[in-house]
Amino acid sequence: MTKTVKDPTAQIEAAPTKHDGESDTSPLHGAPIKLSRRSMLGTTALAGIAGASSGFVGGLITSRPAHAQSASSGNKPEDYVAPGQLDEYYGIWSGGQSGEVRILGLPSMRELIRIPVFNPDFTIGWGITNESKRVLGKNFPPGGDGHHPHLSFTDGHYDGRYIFINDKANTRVARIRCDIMRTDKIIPIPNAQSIHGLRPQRVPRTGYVFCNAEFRVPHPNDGRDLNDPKKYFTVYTAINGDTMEIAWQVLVDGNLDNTETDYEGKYSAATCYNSEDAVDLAGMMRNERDWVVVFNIKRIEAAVKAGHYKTIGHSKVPVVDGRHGSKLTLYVPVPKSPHGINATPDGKYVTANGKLSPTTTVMSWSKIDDWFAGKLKEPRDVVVAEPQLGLGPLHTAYDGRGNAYTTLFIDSQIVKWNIDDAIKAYQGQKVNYIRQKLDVAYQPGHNHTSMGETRDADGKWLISLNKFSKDRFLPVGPLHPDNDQLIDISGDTMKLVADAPVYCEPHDCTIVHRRFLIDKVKRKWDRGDPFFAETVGMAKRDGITLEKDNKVIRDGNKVRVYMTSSAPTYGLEEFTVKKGNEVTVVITNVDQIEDLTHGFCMANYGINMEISPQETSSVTFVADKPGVHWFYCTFFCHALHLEMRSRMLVEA
Ligand code: RUQ
Ligand code: CUA
Repeated sequence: MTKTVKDPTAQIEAAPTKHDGESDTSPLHGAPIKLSRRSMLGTTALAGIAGASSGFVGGLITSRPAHAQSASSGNKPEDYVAPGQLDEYYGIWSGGQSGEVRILGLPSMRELIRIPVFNPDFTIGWGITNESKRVLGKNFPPGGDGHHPHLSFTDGHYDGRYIFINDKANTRVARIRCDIMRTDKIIPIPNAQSIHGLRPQRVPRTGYVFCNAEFRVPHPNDGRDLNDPKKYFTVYTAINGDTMEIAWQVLVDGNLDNTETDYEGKYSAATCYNSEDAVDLAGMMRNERDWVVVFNIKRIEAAVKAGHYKTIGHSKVPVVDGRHGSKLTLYVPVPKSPHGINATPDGKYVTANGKLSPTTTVMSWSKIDDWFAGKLKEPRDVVVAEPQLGLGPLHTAYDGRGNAYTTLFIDSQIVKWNIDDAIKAYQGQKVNYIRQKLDVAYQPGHNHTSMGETRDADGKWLISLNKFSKDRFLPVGPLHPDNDQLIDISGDTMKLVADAPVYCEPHDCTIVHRRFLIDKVKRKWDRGDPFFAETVGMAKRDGITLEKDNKVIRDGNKVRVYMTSSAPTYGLEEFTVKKGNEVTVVITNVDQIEDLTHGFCMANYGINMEISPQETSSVTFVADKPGVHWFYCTFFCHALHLEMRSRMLVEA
C-alpha cells in the first residue's frame, strides 16, 4: 500500500468492514434510512427519507475500512512526479462555492493556479480592477457556485480555446480563455433560476454551450404566480460559445439537473429528478421513474428560424416549446431521480445514473435517431441496458476500452462495469458485467477519467471527487476538506494511488492531456491582448504611450495616473490628487522577463492588483482619505522589492 504509515493512531481510522448484502444506515439528504443494498429503494424507504426529521447520524457516513484497496507498493508510487518534472495532465477543477476554477497537475495532484471567476480575489485584483469589472458586470454578486468546468471542443477533441463553467448560485455562465487562463465573459441566463448542468457541444465544435436551469419558477419571475407551482417552468439554454450570446431556450416539463451532448452534433440530453413538478422533498421523490429529455438540435434551430417561439418578459431570447408532445424533444422514462448523464467516448451511448435507483440507464444515440425518425414506438425503446450497480449511482466516466466507472454515493464505491456485457445482460444473456468495486473515502459525487469525455479517452487515470474525507486527514476543525482520490485504471483492476485534500467543494473536474494545452498557454502577455484593450483605448485618447509614459492627466474631478512598473520601481515616485477626486491608476509592466510580476497595493484603500510582464492593469477609486498613502508592490519581484513603493498625496 502506498501512502500508509505505521502509526499508533492508525486504529482510529479503521472502521468495521461491511459486506455486500448487509443492510446499512446511510446518509442521503442527511437523513438516516434503512436500505437493502441491492434492491431499488422501495416506497417505504422513500417515505422514511421524506418523513425523517431527526438529525444527522454522525459516524454512520461510512463503515468502510480506511485502506481497503490501494496501489501496489513500490519505491515510486504512480503519482510520483519528481521535483522539476512536469505533470502529464492538466486537471481543470471546479472550485465549487468559492466560485473559482483551479488548475491542478496530474498525477501529482499539485495545485498549479487558481482562476477567479465569480469570486472577488485580492491576489490578482479580480473584482477590483477595471478589466475584471468589465467581465463581472456592474453590481456583481459577491461570489458564485461553480459546478461543471468543461473545455471547448472541435470534432470531439479538446481544442484548447475555452473553459466554460456554470454558476448555480446566481444563474450565470462564465468563459475562461485557456491562453491566459483568465475569465473573459460572464453572462446571466434569463427566464431561468440556478444554472446547474453545463456541457459544450462536441461536434462539429463548440458551438453551443448547453446549460440547465434546475429550479422551476414563474415566467416571468416578477412576483406573479408566487404560490402556484403549476405555473412554474424551467428552460434549457443554448449559448453561442463564440459570442457568449444566448441562441435559444427550450421550455421543458419537470426540472433539469445535468446535461450532456452527443458525438455527432445532433442531440443533447438532460436528466430530470422532479418530473412531479413538486416543491417539497417527498413530492420530488414520488415517481418511481423520472426521465431524460433529449433535445433535437436541428429541429429546434428550424423552429426558431421559422419563428415558432415566444419570448418571456423583457428578454428577447427565443423560447421554443419542448414540453411533452413536442417534436423537438424526447422524454425517456428512467428510474429514479436520475442525476449524472455521460456520453461514451465511442459516440454510441449515453448513460443516466439512477441516484435513488441502483441502476444506470444506457441509451443508444442511434436508437434516439430511430425514435425521432418515427421507427420506434416507445421512448423506452432507446434504452439498451440498465445494469444494477449499487447504491446511489451519481456519475459515470469511461476508459475508452469499453468500461464504465460509476460513483456510488451511498456505497462509497466506484464500480467498474463493462458496457457491452451490460447490453448483453439486458438482452437476457447470463453475463456478469461488473468488473470491480473499489472503496473510496468517502461518498463520491463526480468522477472523471483522463480525456474521458473526448474521442481521446486514454484510460489511464480516474479521479473520484469525494464529498466526505472524514478521517483521512489531520483534523482541521468542523469543516473538513473534500477528498479527491486518484485511481490508476490503466490495468485490469483499479488501484487507489493518492488522497488529495481540497477546499470544498469541487463537484466536477476534467483531466486534459498536456499536449492539448501546453502550447496554447501564453507565458507572457501580448501587448495587443483584448483583455485590457479598453484601457489601452483610454490611454490613446489621453495621448499616452503606455509602455513609456509616466503622466498624470487631470480631467475635472477625474484624475488618470499612468505609470510603468519595472523592477524595482514604479515610473512615478509620487502623484498628488485632491480629496474627492475619482482616481484611475493605470500600470503597465514593461518588464520582459517571464514570471516577473508586480503588484499595486494602495495602503488603506482596500486595493490590490497584479500586473504580469507586458500586462496593463487599471483600478478606479475615490480618493476620500486625505494624507500620505504609500502604494507598494505586492509580488516579490527583486531584491529591492520592499523598496518598490511610491506615494499618493491626497490634499484635504
Ligand atoms: S452535480 S455530485 Cu452539481 Cu455535477 Cu453531481
Ligand atoms: Cu515589483 Cu515587487
